[in-house]
Amino acid sequence: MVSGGGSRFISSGLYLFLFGFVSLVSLHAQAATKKYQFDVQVNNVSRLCHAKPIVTVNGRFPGPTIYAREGDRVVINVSNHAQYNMSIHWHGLKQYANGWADGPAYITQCPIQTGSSYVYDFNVTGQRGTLWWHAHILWLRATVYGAIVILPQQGTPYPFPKPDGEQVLVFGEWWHGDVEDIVKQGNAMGLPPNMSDAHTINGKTWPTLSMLRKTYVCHGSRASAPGRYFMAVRPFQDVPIPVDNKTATAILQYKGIPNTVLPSLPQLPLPNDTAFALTYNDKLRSLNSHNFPANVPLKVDRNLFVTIGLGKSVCPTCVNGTRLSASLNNITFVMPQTGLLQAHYLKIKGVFTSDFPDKPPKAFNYTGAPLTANLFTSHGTRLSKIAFNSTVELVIQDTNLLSVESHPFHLHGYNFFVVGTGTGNFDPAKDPAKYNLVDPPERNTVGVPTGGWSAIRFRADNPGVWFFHCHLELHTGWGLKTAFVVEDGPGKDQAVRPPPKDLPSC
Ligand SMILES: [Cu+2]
Repeated sequence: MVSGGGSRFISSGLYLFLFGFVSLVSLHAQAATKKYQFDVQVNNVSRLCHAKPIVTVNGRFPGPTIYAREGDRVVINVSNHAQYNMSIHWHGLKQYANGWADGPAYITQCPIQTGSSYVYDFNVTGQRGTLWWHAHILWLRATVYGAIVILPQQGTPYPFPKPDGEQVLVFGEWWHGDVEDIVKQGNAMGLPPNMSDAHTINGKTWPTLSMLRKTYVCHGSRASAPGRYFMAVRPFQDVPIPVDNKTATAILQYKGIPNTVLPSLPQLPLPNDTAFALTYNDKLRSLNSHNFPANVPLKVDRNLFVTIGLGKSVCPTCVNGTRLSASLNNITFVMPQTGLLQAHYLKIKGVFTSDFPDKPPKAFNYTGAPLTANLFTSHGTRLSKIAFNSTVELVIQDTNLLSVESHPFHLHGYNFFVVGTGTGNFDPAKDPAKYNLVDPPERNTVGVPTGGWSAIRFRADNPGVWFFHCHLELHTGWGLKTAFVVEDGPGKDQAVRPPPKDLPSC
């Protein structure tokens, strides 16, 4: 996320992307409470001539957009009528001292069981922009997702010309089959599940999006002459790993332009154009303005270095007796049976350990020739304990264990600054000198380049247990995750607040 607005771009695991284009309405009002009712239910939906039951919120796919202003309180009652246990994550919301409202199942809460409800109650503080919400259990976010639009406080203009209208775009994937069945089949064999059959824009697999007003802000730039224009998206994949590389399209249509005007398809970069992707990312900057400063930590209290590895785990029922797994610092994360935040808050012993290592067990040439031997990882629910208000630098290093690959890493509870990124092995002697400590992009998810590294910095001023994981659902499921336990601060508002009375139990 770019702090303070501009074009918005959020990447996720099932290749969900989202853009938001928001206009500013200058009204005068106090901080408000925005209430929503989310009924999680199963509805029949048809795409590409295949009908199937899917899990939805309020029968809508994508689900409802949440609108709030910076400073508002948001109260969402989630009632689960589906056959699956459910939890919902408000992706990018900082949830200050309030991890109870964060949503990842077994990290900050036990899931909401069928027939039960849970109220997510949180304040939107110190952030604005377009985010999204999604299910954070199993692969249910394939269909359970929607946008969150946070408008700035009254009287605070956007740092770009006022657009005439707004349109939120959410990108996703579509499978003809039942996603949970497909994932179960893959897991039983220890292999990736079948890839998706299509990509979607606002849940649609064909061009239906029409825009009826005159001037829109797209990608932060003004659309040109009135007409009909294709928008197109497809995944980026620069390693020889199969991916659903179909292109999803939508049409931007100006009011008064007839449907007979044929739009032409834009030229997209090649799906494996690494240079294009890296060059694009290199251009991203924070505003670093008076109103929206980039408070990058300049002094680092804690240096963490984490390697991403693919590997194998023992699986007696799988093909060859092994399953694919993944690890951080050679540790495959084992999901607990109860919420880690509860275990931390209530000091329940035996749920997790706080000994996640600050560096990999052994240094090696991380991005040299592919390593295909000794791929078994260690397993554990091991977390990293961070002192309150300390400044953290975290370098995430891809490795060539089995294969290099690009991974979008998401941190809950924080925005962080992406101070540096590069290909090959991170060099602690040389690379920090090249960091951008002035106006680096402020985000909640960072792409680690294929066979490369990314360095992020943040101040650990939000107490709680915060999930840190690859946002490709496949890799998360394989264990590419851990969590940070950020200790309470000395102030009375600097401790994890008491859990809500309706917090689900496991
Ligand atoms: Cu990944």
